[in-house]
Amino acid sequence: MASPRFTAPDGMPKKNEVDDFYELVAEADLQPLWVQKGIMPNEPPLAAVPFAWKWKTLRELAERSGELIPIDRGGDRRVLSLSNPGLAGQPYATQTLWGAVQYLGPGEVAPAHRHTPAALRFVLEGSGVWTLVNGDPVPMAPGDLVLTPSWSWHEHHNPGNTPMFWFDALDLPLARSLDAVFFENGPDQMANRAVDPISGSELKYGTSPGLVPFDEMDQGAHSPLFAYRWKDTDRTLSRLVDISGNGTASLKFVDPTRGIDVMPTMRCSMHRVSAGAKTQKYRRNGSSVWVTFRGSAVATIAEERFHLDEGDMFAVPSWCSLSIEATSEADFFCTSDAPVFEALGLARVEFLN
Ligand code: 1HN
Repeated sequence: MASPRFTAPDGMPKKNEVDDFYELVAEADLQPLWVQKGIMPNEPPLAAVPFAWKWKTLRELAERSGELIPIDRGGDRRVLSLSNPGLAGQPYATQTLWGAVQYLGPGEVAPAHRHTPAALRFVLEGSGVWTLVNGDPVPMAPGDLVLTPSWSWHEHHNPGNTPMFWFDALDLPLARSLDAVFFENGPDQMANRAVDPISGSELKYGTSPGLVPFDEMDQGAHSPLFAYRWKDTDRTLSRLVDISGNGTASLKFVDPTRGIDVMPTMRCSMHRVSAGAKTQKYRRNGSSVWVTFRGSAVATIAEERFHLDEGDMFAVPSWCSLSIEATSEADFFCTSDAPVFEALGLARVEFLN
């Protein structure tokens, strides 16, 4: 028989009672709130750090991976992920975003698969590559944004004789933390085929600004337009810079049927900063990953300065301020988790000087 529990007589310290209580709480797999430290910090305690990856290194190592590492089933993709030094060796650029450089050599095919984490590509170098998104062949060229939304089949083909390099972003860390990841291999590679200069999604949804097919049933979770072309992005940025009068312009890529973000977990935007111009300093919660598409600049992230040249990528963790000053006219692609924060009522933005 268990021995009886004694309580301290009146007037004696009750310390043992408290110790006993903590023991019982622990045995019951419970934890008192009042002993927790840092569970409700005043501001997000950050692990990820502001960081930049140089294109020279990314390109060299991606190219070398092309010489050494085949792509086939199992590997599926030849990708070097941006691993934020604050994230303890995880292959993530920020707390919520995967960022990477992907290399597809001449004649190579990255086989079909689909996964619930949403993905996007921003093309940096090469030509002649196309990616098949849910059966729709989408040609890829530098400056283009190509979407492979959650659970869409995708495979990449390079029938040409030059390699292609692109930036990949996925909401993988977020999907992982939500226990929302599913993955499936596709049917083995389809034969190479002739590909139209634009995808079916562009024919249907990208023909004229502000005009989309009227379909009461359009209720998808993501943009039905899979490609946003550099010539359109470039023209729009030029006009917006002329209008802004301060040498900077920003645009957002949207679902043409609803005017909302292209995918529910990732906002995509493009930013132009003229030589000598500087963007307004701001910070928001949630994180972003940036790609320098053209030009050179200095980005100041949470008071740390990073010199950027063409192709350089950088991570802006939650609540870190950012401003960019261009040394030559510079264009940046950016993807962020902002739609998630907005949908959840958690978004905060602060403009600083
Ligand atoms: C993926 O499927 C691709 O399809 C790229 O190109 C990067 C990173 C993690 C998991 C899946 C692609 C990826 C990925």
